[in-house]
Amino acid sequence: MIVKNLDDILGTEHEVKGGNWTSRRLILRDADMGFSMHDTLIHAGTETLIWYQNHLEAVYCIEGSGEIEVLPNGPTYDIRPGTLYALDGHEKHLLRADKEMRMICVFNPPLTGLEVHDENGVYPAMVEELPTGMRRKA
Ligand code: 9YT
Repeated sequence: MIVKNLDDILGTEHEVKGGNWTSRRLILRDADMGFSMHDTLIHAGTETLIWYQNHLEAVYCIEGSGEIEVLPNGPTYDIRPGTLYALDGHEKHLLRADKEMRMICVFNPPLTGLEVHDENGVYPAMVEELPTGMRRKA
């Protein structure tokens, strides 16, 4: 089994700074769990364009506040502690933080660990195939 603490991640290569966000990557692809799990800070006053064409992501807010606007035509949802959103349709979106948001993020397929968004808010396809039984919706 795997046991670690956020303190083990801070200051290492698995604390990834993406400009508007800082992602502390707790479980990655090399753990062979089928998902990755991150404790991510979305910095106050930022707006980030994100479009995970190659990944499914669920995000659970535990601190802070902000909103997510689904593109191109909405809707927009408030985010506060206890809010979950799951991008089960690879939705392109804008993520805004009023107060720094702390988010627990789960990715399928898992991230390898070093990804940052490209200029389109997209992670590269690090894994070519979706896991058995999964179909892409979008
Ligand atoms: C919520 C979100 O998608 N933030 C961007 C960073 C990403 N979750 C990550 O790499 O942890």
